[in-house]
Amino acid sequence: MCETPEYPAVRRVIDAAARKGVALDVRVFPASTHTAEDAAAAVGAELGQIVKSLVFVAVTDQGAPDPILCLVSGANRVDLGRLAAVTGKGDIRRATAREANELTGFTIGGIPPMGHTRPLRVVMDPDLGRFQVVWAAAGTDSAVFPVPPATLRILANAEVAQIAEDVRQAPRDPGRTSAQDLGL
Ligand code: 5CA
Repeated sequence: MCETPEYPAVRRVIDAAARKGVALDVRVFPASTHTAEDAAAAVGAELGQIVKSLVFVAVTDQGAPDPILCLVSGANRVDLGRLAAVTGKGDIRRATAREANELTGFTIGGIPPMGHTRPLRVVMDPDLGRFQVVWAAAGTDSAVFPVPPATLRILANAEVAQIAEDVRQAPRDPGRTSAQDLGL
């Protein structure tokens, strides 16, 4: 692990957080953190603690792709029907790797939750609130940072909404809601 990230892409992520008053603790690994599984192994976290930053596009009347960034718990998959319902967009599909790069300014495997080249609508999976700390990509496929989910929501200016497919999860404390888990 290297302590001083020299990558310009990582610098953009650190600077975006700094503008919101948050000092990021970016960790750069010699091994890839390209996938959520890689990242979980590198940091020694549960898969669910890894923030997948997945780019989707809604097709507009003008034909230009309208980007939506989903911050999803590493163990979950996005349900396109739920994402359409949450965003009010009808025709949503996964961005291609090239589109994801053009729309965010980062490459798949390192797409961060914030610091993009232009503002994106961001929707966050409430399951991330099950953890005290989650880990997100920091701009490259070997850099991640730990962050409390409530801070992540603020950094990404994300709306929290149920966008994941239903999967069997470890039992949640029935007295708590997802919003409470996020400290919202
Ligand atoms: N650094 C890790 C953990 S923070 C990370 O960025 N994970 S990720 O899930 O946000 O990004 C990798 C994901 O990109 C893969 O799970 C895969 O679903 C997606 N992906 C990989 N190749 C493509 C592609 N060609 N088009 C669209 N999505 C892709």
